[in-house]
Amino acid sequence: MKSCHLSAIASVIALALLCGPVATFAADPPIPIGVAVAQTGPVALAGQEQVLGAQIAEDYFNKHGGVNGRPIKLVFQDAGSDEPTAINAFQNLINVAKVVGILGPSLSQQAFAADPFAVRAKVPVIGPSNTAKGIPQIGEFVSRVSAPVAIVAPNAVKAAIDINKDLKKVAVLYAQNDAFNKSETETFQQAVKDLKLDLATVQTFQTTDTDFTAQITNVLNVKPDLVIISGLQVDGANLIKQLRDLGYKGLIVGGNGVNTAAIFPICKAKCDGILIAQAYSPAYKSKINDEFKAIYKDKQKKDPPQFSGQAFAGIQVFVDALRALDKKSPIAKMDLAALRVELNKQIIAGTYDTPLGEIAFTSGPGMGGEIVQKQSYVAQIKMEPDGAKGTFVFVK
Ligand code: 1QQ
Repeated sequence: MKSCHLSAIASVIALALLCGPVATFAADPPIPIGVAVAQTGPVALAGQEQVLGAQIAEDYFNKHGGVNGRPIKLVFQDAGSDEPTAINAFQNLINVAKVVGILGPSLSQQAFAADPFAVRAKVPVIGPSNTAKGIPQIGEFVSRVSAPVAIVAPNAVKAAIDINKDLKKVAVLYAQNDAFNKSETETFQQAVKDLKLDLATVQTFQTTDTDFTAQITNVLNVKPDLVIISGLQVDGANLIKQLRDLGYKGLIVGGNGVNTAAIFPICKAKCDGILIAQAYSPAYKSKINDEFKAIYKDKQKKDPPQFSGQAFAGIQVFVDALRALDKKSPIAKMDLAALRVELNKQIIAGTYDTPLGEIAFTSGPGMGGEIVQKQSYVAQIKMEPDGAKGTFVFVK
């Protein structure tokens, strides 16, 4: 625009014409919302998908008028892949960045350690991917947009039976040093019993393990028709690779820990066929999901994954709740402490038309904050034979 000599008003009009509709914001500063997910460490394989989902939401909702004319601003603080880093990120967002609420952390294991700091400070936390049992029960200020494993995981076992009707013998492996994996394996093991399958062996490992030969030897000894694995991204993908390397040919159900295309470079062609339950489907028909999917696809040249969809939904819940609250009592007039408390009440009270479907939260003393979501799905990983590329194909 260097060559243009326009008056101030004409420049605004010209900009609007050039850039399409631009939201005009009042002079109020942007509303800071914290995002504390894994940007470093092994869990960043999932965390990077969350960052992207949250950024798309920030941009999307600001283009749609922000919070009744006032923009939001995401404040990212790396929660790493362990508890101390997540606690630091939370404390920084609460006390220094003075956010109105926090989306995070990535792992349930981190949530059990970091969320109590937010509860004590009366700051609303929305878990974007915490699926273990007991997350909303951490405290009054904790809710989640991630459906618990207890609800979604059994669907993957049912999908395995649909593929192999003669399926009988099941081997289960899980990472015993992680809260989410311990919770998920309980659900899987219960599902195996409920579906009258034979739980032939249960093997344990650590999320830091790299060699699974001993456990796989025990698994192969029982000649299973199905192997169910609860691990995180790197250990889970290495375990799957080694399981195939050592000759296992049957079905594999993976848990939420391996629910990302970021595992493809680890297990390559051997990721093929893994069944994973999903709390998000790109095929879900709604205006907001179509829009979210189009923006994501434009950036990434593929459909959005579950962790991105959930992160988008988490930011949306904050925005929708802030809008509703502001209409009832202008948030510009509230001090931060009151705003955080009122925002939490509004989060729990609302229903939200998100890319995940229409979601709401349970309420009541000691039992609030659990997501209520109708939709759940199962996807199967399909790898190209050379293992370079793959996709999640929805089967349920
Ligand atoms: C949890 C999970 C992880 C797999 C999220 C990255 O579901 O820790 O609850």
